[in-house]
Amino acid sequence: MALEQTYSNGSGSQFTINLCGATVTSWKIGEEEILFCSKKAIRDGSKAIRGGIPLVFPNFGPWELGPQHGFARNKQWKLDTDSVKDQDENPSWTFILEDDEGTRNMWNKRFRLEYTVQLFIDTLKTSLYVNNTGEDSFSFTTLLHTYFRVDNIKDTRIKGLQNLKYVDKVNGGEHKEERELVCIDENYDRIYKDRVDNVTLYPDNNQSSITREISTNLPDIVVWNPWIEKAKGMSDFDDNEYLNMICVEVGAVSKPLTLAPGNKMVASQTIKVGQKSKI
Ligand code: TA6
Repeated sequence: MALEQTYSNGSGSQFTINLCGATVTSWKIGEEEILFCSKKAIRDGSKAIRGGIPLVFPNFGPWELGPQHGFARNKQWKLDTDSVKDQDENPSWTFILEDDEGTRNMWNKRFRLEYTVQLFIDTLKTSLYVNNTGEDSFSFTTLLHTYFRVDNIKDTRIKGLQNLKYVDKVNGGEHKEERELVCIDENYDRIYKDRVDNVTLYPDNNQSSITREISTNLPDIVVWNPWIEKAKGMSDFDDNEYLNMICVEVGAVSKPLTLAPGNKMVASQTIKVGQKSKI
């Protein structure tokens, strides 16, 4: 099976997924690409893909047991062929990753991950089901590391973070977001905690009516843009690509989740592309 495959719902919406990390690398509605994937992204399975929706499991951030952000985005997943049958007008596809010797050598737990991608007319829903198939509880952090495409980051605004506490990984400390509309004008790497409502991304300008409505069952939202200097330091990212992307990532990263043997949890996001009255 090819490493990358494109699937559509037959009414103009399609996504492309790379079996390396079950990384959705593209989501198009008609001709409009919603996600960002670096033109320098490595897509041969040899490393995590710089763009789309990388899956972070079992650890967000630097990890003493294995690669940063865990192994899920580096491993080769497989399509659950049974999931492709009987598709309705909102089709979904499921991809599987189970523990193997390599993962157990890093993190000696038994698990089965099922990642479902569902296409609607103007919406993409991605859900990561974590199953504890072993005899021991395990704790983990997880996140859907979504890269959104924007025309110019300097025009991008994010609504829905006001009054949330956030950890600033660039400047340090914990702060409270005072702004109704968050704009990005430097290296941002922030973990907004205990969010309450949906978050709206205005990708192209704060008067734009184009939106990406992001809803999730997860408590935290990470906002990241590498900006100029960090962009130069990434070999799989073009120096100027920081202008055309913003990561708005839903996750459970501030506090680990714990799963008892035989239990299952889901980490999901729903991204709806819409037109909103001007803000
Ligand atoms: O999600 C934000 C972040 O944790 C940043 O700190 C930055 O490291 C980014 O992820 C990308 O990480 P990566 O390992 O893909 O280079």
